[in-house]
Amino acid sequence: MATPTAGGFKPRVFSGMQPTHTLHLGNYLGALVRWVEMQKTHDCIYCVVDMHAITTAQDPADLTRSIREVAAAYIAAGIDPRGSILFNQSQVAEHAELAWVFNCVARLGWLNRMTQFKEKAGKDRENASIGLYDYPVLMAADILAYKATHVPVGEDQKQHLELTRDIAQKFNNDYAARIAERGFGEQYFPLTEPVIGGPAARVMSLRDGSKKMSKSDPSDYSRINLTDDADAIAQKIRKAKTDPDALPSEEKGLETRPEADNLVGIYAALKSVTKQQALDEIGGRQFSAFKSALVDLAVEKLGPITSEMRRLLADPAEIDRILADGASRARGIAAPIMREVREIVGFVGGC
Ligand code: AQP
Repeated sequence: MATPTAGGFKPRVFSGMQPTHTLHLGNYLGALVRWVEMQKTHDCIYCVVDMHAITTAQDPADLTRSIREVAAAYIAAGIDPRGSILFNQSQVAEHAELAWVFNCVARLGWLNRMTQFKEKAGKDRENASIGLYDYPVLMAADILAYKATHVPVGEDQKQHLELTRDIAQKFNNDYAARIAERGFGEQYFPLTEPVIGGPAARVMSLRDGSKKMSKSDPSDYSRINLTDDADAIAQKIRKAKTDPDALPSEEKGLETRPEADNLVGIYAALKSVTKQQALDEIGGRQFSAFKSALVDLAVEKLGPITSEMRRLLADPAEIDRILADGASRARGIAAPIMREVREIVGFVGGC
């Protein structure tokens, strides 16, 4: 198991995904693969963040289906719900309660800088929900309700993780005297480390190498879903945008070729090698030959996950049981932390 981090905090991993639509290859390679790996070295808590999902309009029946589907994807990809804690966010009320305390710690200016809100709200900002604006504060509460020290995510979440650290730091400073007086240590919350990296930290759209692969992209051809069958995977990769040149032999040659860079990154991540190691094998090939190799590899790696998801989804009651069990274990960690937070803040009762 991992050794204690700065400040003496027990190493603990937390991360989550929104059940907004079906998970895609970006979610898988950017985050999920790392989640599975980190189970070997850390205590891990993995959450289906359904409260984040309703920051944009969701059909309730679709949301219920997506929560189960995302939980099934976690398990099918290799999350062990007996070793790790797997649950959906709305079952643990401490997330919302801590988010309120953090709303009163975070500053408006900090949230005004969040680029994801700007991208998601688009031009119609006045019409965006307050929840969408407040999303990063709830995310800080998700993480710090467990005093998580490490959060494996894709590159797009880097700014939100910085905000989590700012909130933890300000809480620790604002309440320093009270934290010390109550014997809760020098710092109450850890300064959580993002765990980001590898050849697929930011998987791009298959249709446009300048845009992130995303669940909400209107074109299904922009992404590979974890529910896609072999034919759909093959079709999407064959239609993926490329350029006319053969693949370079050196990574530097990908710098001005976003679509080639993206496909090589996907290939490398699926093979668990670096981009340069991938190019040592495939450099010099034309796209037609490379795409065939990529289809074979993607089908080989994703096929078993898709079939296991299908098997798990045939028994929704069992998924609900796993989520309820995970929620009860998550509450066992978050409730005492929340009791201490109430005491630190000065609330009466419930401590
Ligand atoms: N394209 C990506 N490449 C690498 N990592 C990615 N992640 C998302 N897209 C990519 C990582 O997946 C985790 C879960 O993301 P999320 O479901 O919470 O929401 P998101 O980042 O907003 O994902 P999407 O697919 O882009 O959803 P929509 O379209 O609904 O906004 C995170 O760790 C994220 O970094």
